[in-house]
Amino acid sequence: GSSDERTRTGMSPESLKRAFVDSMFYVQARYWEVATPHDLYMAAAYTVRDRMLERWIRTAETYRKADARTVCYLSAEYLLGPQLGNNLINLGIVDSARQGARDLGIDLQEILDQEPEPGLGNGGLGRLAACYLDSLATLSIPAIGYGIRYEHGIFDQKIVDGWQVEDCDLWLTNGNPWEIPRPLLRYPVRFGGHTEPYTDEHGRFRVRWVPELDLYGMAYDTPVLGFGNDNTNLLRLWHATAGRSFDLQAFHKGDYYGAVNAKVGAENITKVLYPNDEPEVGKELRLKQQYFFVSCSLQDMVRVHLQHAPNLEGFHERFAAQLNDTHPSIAVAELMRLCLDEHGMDWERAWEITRRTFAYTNHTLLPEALETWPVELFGRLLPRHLEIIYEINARFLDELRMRYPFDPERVARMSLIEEGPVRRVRMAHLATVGSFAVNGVAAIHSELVKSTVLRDFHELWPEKFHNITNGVTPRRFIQLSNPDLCGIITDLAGPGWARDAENLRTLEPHADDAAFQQRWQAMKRAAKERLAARIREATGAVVDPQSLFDIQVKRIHEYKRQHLNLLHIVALYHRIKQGTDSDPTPRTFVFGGKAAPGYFMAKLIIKLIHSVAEVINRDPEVNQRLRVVFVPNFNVKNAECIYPAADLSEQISTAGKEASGTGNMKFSMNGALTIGTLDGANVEIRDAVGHENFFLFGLTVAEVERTLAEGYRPWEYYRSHDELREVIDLLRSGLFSHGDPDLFRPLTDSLLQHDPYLLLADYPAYVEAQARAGDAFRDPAGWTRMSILNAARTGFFSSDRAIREYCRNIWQVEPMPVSLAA
Ligand code: 26M
Repeated sequence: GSSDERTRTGMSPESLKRAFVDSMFYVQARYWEVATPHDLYMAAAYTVRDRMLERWIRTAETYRKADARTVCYLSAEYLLGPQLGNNLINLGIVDSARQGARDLGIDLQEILDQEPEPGLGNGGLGRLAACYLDSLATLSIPAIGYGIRYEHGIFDQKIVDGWQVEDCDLWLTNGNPWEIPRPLLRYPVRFGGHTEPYTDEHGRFRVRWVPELDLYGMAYDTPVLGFGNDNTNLLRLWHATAGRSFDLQAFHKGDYYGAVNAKVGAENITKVLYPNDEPEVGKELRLKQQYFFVSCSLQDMVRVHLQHAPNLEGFHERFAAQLNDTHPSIAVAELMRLCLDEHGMDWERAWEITRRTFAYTNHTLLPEALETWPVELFGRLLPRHLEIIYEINARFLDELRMRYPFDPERVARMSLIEEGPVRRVRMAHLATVGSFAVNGVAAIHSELVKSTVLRDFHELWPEKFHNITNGVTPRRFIQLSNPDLCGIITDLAGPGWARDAENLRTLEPHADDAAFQQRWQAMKRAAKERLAARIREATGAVVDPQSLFDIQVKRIHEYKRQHLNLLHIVALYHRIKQGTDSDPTPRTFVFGGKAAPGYFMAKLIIKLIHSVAEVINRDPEVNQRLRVVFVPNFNVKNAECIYPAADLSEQISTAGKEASGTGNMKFSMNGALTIGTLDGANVEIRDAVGHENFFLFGLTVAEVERTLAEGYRPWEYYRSHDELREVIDLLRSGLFSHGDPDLFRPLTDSLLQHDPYLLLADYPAYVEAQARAGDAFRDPAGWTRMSILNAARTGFFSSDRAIREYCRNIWQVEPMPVSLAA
């Protein structure tokens, strides 16, 4: 009846309350007196989920009826973060929910805190995919996110004696209310075996793949709400289960336990997320994961296509498939295989459809990060795909030889196969050749893609190359994480800014208004107090919300130069101890970030942060002016508390190394000023906020190149710069390592001997920029003005703008609004 229906769809506090009580009983099977906080969370989540389903189903119906062109975002990572708060915002029922909870004597925040976060990503790349899902739905774009349902996402970081210790992520153990299992939506995925030629019934030469192993991918669907509309898109994640063949094996061989073991092996494919910045780990399983999710996703797309069409002709008109880095680029070979082997298409037609389906986003220029797979491994797991890649390559190289008859070196450079003692498949080349568009993720990065890693390809196909500067969703990173800022903006700009971030400019004329500045400062102050409380809870450290909060949170990596930040901190310490300090601005340095488990230097940097913190924080001569804290387990939940509290955002990578960065945008939108290099999106952030509102330092990309080309000698900086030498000598003195001069030797040796990321070359400029920042902070009105202007001028970095650009310039897809009313 209609009252039942309202229980599932009504948005008033009354309806939400009724639904919540109902879910507690009928879904959680609990009554009040015994309900745990987790039960409260589950009941709330189901209450909210019910309210998403009508939209979701209506959306599927609308897209299907319209036969709408659909974006398929293929990504091995989605760093979604907690869902409940975000879904309340996108449904527009935060106030209703808070009221309903209060009526029941429950604090909504306590419920929100219960949610374990789906950390199905490593960092920037995975979080970008999550922001893009939010924007796709918000812009009413028909879109499906395809990925992997890892049982264990990114590890939990614990700190023991200053060292990182990894702990298993258990996000699924208490159940995931947001996903809907689809046990009947399964596709077979095959591995291994061999190929054999045969002649089909028309007398044509064909190839058959006789695999050794097959398993199934089962779909788990998560609805993704748009904000301010009724569109609700689909995130479809694949879970691996063993196929029937495993049972048959046992039957034939009489080896029951052996067969069960093999089955367990098959199910391992979606067991765990791999850290992306670890060069040589988990090789084989990682390639299996990639092929597994790509194969399931393409089979799913083919199934949908064949509901509307008799064959695969026109597949590229129905779908635009975006490859989020090279991780899913095996899709190029898999779609070819489906067209050729399973749908009997000829090569030319199959290749045409394939190349018109895919577009590829590059997310890194670091040579050690460019994905290649040994041909031997590839051929063992995917013999048919290797054949197809060889054939793509043979035809491509023929074309190249025709075009560049006197340049065999160029032809070899562009080959999909790297020749050498170990022959390897170059996944970036496969993605580039198999796509109609290639893009970088910030203006400077896209230029570097064209002039470095894909230079030859750019010369061949200049029109294929694009830039789409990354963006982040203002719903999660302003509205959800910074409610006070949200209130300020809404009072001035009206509620429209959350769908049109350019409206943030409404703040600009108020940058010097004293009353407005006061409100702004109170907002910042409250956020800093919340972070201080969180830090105290997590680490026991006490920090002063009045001090300058100077924050660097991101994955720990030498190219991101957390240790450059540390050199500056040790310099400040040293000056205070020497009595030569001229920067009396009290500062709290906050660090956070995970190191890849096998990346020794990154782990040593974490240890050094803790060691410096220990010495500084307990020294009464210093700790009134400086505090250093490391927030353990930096994840989306912690991030939401950190960005709003920052005064100064550290974006200090070596120029040319950070493809874009997205944390830089989140900080700036929340009114932090940036101290940064001309790297990634920093360049565009600085242009957007005004050069006078950004603390720039460091070598440019061209200067980095020149410095390295001329034979960079870091020890000359050490020799000639007194303070730098004293700082490095302190690190080597044992002062920060209980007298052990060797503990940080690997770090200081690396800096003095090679310093591949030019910390010493950039050190003087960094310290000088820090002094400017410290001085500026002592003028509250001036600082607040700059803070306001940062927030006002960063609307460009909304992921809505980025997705609009993808839609227009790459995907050629139009919005398809959904109406619940109809
Ligand atoms: C691999 C081995 C050894 C060292 C590093 C790596 C490695 C580094 C980067 C592997 C993959 C990497 O790139 C993927 C990635 O996460 N890129 C990030 O993508 C974000 C979204 O576009 C950008 O904002 C970041 O700048 C970029 O690093």
